Amino acid sequence: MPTPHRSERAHSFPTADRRDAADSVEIVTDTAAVPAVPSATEATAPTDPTASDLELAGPSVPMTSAALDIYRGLFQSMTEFDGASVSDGQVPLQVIKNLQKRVAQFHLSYKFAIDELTTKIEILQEEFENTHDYSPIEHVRTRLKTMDSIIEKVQRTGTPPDVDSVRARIRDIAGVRITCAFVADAYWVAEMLTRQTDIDVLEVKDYIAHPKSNGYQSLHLIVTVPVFLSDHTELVPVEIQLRTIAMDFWASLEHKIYYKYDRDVPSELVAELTAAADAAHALDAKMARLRDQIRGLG
Ligand code: 0O2
Repeated sequence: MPTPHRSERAHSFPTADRRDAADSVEIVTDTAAVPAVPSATEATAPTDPTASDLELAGPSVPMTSAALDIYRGLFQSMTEFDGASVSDGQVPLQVIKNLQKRVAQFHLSYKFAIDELTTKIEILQEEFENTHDYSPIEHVRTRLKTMDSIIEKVQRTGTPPDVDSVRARIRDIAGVRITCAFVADAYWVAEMLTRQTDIDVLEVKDYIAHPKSNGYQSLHLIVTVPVFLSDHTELVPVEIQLRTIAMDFWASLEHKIYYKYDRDVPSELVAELTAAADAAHALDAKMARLRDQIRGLG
């Protein structure tokens, strides 16, 4: 099998191994953002519209004032907000509709960056399927961080609620998760992507080499991808997570448990999860050994 070309720009990852079965691409994009526009019967009429609310008069929906403040900060030019009062926890429906449009616009460059990266990954997969006897990529999932989740992170990290700060500091708005059969393949795919000349690596967190205390393993990259728009090019950050099937199985379950217990998982369950992470790690090591043995047989 030909050894892939390595460019000078490639980020250096631990030895990348290279062989195994080809598989499919699964794209899952979660674009939920601002509160859903309710039906006319769900929405309630504003109780005491002020003069500036007049053109917003009509049904309204609930939103916390903290969330509205962040939206207002993010979309400073959003004059629709000027008349929005949330003193009673209700925002006029028209504001919510305008907000959804703004959020969709805000998300657009991130969506394009995901599209660009997905194309790169699909090209690699197709190349492997056609010219090699295997593909190191098993599955690909993508997601756009919801506005709720962005707002939570803005609050948690103390990020100033303006578009420039949010774009600069919250770099996982676009996310791509690549699942591989073997640990070595995860590093190999990372290497193949990051040596592409239009991808720049901003950050690498190697939770495979250095698992988190709860046992979480994954290779995280923050990269920028150029998005070519009609009159300018944007370098959009994307978080790429690479992990094995075993790591992914563990992380999906742990994520569900973590949120089920509202981040306060009982200690006995934490211990069981850590033991399960050890088992996933042992399985990865065993599968790699088996593969080496099979290769040794020719
Ligand atoms: P989602 O819904 O998967 O996007 P932060 O993003 O603030 O938590 P940081 O330093 O920016 O922290 O990011 P880091 O450590 O690189 O990890 C961010 C993402 O990695 C998380 O995103 C998860 O997807 C995943 N992750 C990190 N640690 C764990 C863990 O212990 N268990 C599981 N299951 N996943 C983890 P989000 O935004 O939390 O969630």
